[in-house]
Amino acid sequence: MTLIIIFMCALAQASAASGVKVETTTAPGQSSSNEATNAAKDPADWRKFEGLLSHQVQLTLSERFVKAGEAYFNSDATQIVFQAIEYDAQGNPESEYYSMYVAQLRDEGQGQSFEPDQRRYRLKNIRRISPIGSANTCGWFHPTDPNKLIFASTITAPAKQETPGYQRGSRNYRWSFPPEMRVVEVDLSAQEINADSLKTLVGDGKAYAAECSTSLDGRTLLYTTLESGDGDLYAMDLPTKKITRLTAFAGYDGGGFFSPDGKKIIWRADRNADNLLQIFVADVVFDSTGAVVGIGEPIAVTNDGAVNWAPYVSPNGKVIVYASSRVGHDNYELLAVPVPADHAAPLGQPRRVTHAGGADLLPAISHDGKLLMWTSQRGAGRSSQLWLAQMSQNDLLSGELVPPVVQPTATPASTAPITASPTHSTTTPLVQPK
Ligand SMILES: [Ca+2]
Repeated sequence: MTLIIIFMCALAQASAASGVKVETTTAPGQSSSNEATNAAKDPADWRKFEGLLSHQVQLTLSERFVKAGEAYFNSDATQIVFQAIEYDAQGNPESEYYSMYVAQLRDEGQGQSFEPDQRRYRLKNIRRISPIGSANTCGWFHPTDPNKLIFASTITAPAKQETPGYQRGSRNYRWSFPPEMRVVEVDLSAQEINADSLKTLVGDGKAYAAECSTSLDGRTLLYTTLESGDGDLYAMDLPTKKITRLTAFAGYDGGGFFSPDGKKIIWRADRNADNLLQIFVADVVFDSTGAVVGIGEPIAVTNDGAVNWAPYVSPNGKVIVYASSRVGHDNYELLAVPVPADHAAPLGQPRRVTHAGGADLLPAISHDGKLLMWTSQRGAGRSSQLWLAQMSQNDLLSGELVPPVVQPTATPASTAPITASPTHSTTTPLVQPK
């Protein structure tokens, strides 16, 4: 049984833009039609080429999870939140939609030396926090309250009605933006978590609201909703519950994060062409009380013919790690670029971070800057699972403008060289947000 995987947050857009299947996976014991193809595209040893990473380890195992992805760290990287579909006792997918999970991230290697291929980190006490049958995505730990977590959930099974006036997809993909999807908050200290435990922050069941994160001080909730019919970023000042629309550009603006100092947001948008996602950064505008009331003119961080999405800012605020189709639509890789200082700054040279066949997507960085966590198909069975690596022994996050990492000549998938884009400017006029 081959399942088409759709990450509601952002993956669907990338797959649709490519026009080809990005993700497939198989149930245990069954062969994948893509397996041989993907294997052939792997470098002989991807560890050798991933000089910016070390100690790569698979966190979620394909014996337990059909697929897992889009994980984020808590403040001290002792826990993660992620979305996944588990196998039931009969070996069938427990649900057709992602459930939301939290787990402890255990470092079993402190004080010991570890070989690069030895397993140092493990997940313990994996706990599902969403009702079975609901659709869930975009988990995010509250930055200052260790018991508080937000994610997007339909809470009950979505009715599968199409969103009026908003459908996208390709011949291989259509993805849904269930109107029941809303941003909810949950108390992790509760013994039992059920539908009644999920407190709605944003969303009324009429328009998809998801892709949620907060500023590092916990004051502002950043999210995307289809309330406008077009997909736009909004900010909620949590103390006052006041909502401000941040973007009013044509195209889908989503997947937003604050920079660590709270003064910028980064996100991806397909304003250049339908589904041709690019990454943008903009200064945040505050009122006298410190509430977010808008953003300045966006700066394009990427501007090329590739699909660039899932941006995540490093804790020092200097680098954006993101997923890109530059190497190939059947081999998304993580790249890194410096955050541009202003509109006049030269566009940064992307550095290639991952070198494994299949999709490498949805990066997140621990707050101490030492760990990278992402979704990858490099493991046994080729299903999408969570991976973790250390980044402490390199200058990936220095933010220096450096030449791109040389492509490994032994990688057949690396057919497209990574070159810098010439300019920050976008090809369409910028519209000031409302
Ligand atoms: Ca890859």
